[in-house]
Amino acid sequence: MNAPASFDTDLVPLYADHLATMKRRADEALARGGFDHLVVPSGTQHWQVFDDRDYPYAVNPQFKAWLPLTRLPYSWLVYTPGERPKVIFYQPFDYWHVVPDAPSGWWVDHFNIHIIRKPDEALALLPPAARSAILGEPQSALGAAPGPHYAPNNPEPVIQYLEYQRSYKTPYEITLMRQAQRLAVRGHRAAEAAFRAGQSEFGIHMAYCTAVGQDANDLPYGNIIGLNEHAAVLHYTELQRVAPDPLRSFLIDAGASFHGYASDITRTYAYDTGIEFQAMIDAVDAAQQAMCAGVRSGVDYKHLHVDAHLTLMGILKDFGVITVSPEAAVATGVSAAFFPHGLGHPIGLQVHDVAGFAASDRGGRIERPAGHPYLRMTRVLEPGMVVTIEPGLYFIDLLLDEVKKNGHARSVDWARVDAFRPYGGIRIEDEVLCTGGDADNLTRPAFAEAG
Ligand SMILES: [Mn+2]
Repeated sequence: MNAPASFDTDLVPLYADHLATMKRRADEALARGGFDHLVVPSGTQHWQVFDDRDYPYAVNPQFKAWLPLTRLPYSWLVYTPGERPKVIFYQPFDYWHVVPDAPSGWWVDHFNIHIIRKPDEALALLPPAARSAILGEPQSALGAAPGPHYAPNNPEPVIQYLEYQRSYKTPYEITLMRQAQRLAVRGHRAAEAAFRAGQSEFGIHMAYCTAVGQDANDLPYGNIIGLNEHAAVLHYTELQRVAPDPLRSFLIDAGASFHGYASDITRTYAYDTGIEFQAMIDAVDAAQQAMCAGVRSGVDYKHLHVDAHLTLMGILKDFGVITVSPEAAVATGVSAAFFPHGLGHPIGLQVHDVAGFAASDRGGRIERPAGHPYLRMTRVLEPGMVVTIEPGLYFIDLLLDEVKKNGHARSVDWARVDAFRPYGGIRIEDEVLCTGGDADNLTRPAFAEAG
C-alpha cells in the first residue's frame, strides 16, 4: 500500500522484534492479573438504530497492537505464555460483501491460524473464559447467556499495564508511523494546491482524500478543513460546498492511517503570502519547531505546554495584539482565550493515544495543571514516546468576550483583533518521537521528501 517494494521485506525482522515485545508485555500483564491466557476479539460491526445499515467498523486497538489487520471483525487473538499465539480468522462465506483475503503478510509465520466461517465457531477454539483476560467491547461476547457465554472481562491490572506500555513505540511501530506521515503529506500537498486553485472546503477535502487514497472510513479522524473565519473553529467539520470570496486563509488538520497507525498533521496557509497574517504564520511555525526540539527524555510535557503559552503570547505581543507582557497574559488567563487547547497528545494506534495521564503501569493519574482543562498529556517524556506538538493562535469572539467580561479588556488591542479575525487562526502540528538524544520530528522529513 503506497510504499516502496522493499518495505514489507524490511518489516519482517522489525515485526519479529515487535511481537517479542508484545509477548513480554502480555506475560507481565497476565501475571499481574492472575490469568493464564490473553484473549483479544477484533470487535464487531455496529448497526444504526431501526435500520440495517452498519457503522464503519473500528478495530479493537488491543487487537491491532498485535496484528496489522484493521478490517477483520469477529476474529480473535489468543496468547498463552510459552505457546505460539493463535489467530481465529473470520472469513465468512458471503456474496454480498468482499470478505477478508486469506491470511498473508509478514505476520502469518508467527501464528497458528484457524479460519472460521461463523462468529460462534470461535467458541470451540478459545481458552477457558475463567482463566482468560479478555480485552474488548461487550458486543464481542459469544454464545447466548445463560448458556455458553464468552464475554470480555477487561481486567484493570492487565489493561493498565498494556496501555501504559503502548506509550513506548517499537521500531516496527515507528516505521509504520513514518509511513502514515508520508501518506498524509501527499494529501496536505494536494490540499494546499486545491486551496490555491480556489476550491471550496469540500473540494479541498476530496483532493486530500484522493491524494492519500483514504476516505472517511479509513482516515484516523475527520478532516478539519477551514477557510477564512472557519479556521477559528477548533473542530470545524462542516465542509462548505462553495468557496468564500475573497479567500484569505486555510487551516487543515488531517492525517492518514497505515496498518492501523495514525498521523495527525496541521498546517495553516495565507492566500496572499505577502500579508501580515503570513508573517504571523511564519512566527508560529518557527516557535513550533523550537517546541518540537524540546521533546527530550526527562522533560515534563506539562512544562512544554505552559512554556508554549508564554511563547505564543510573545508572538501576539510582537504583532501588537496584546498590550501586556506574555507573563501577565498567562497569569490573567488572557492567553487561554487565544490558545484554548492543549499543546498536544500521545499518538500511535489511536490518534489520541492511551496513557497520556498515566501515573504508572499500575494505575493512577497525573492531573492537568490548574487552568489547562484540555491538555491530553501530563507525563514526563521518555524514549519511545511519540507526541504531537500543535500550538495554535485563534481569534474566537466567544472566548474574547470572556476576556472583556473578566476585566482584562485593556490587555488586548481590539483593532488588531479586528484585523486578524477574518483569517480565523493558526495551528501547526507535527509528530515528534522522543529519543535518548535529540527530538526526532517524524513529520517534517515527510514534507521535505515530498518537495
Ligand atoms: Mn492533534
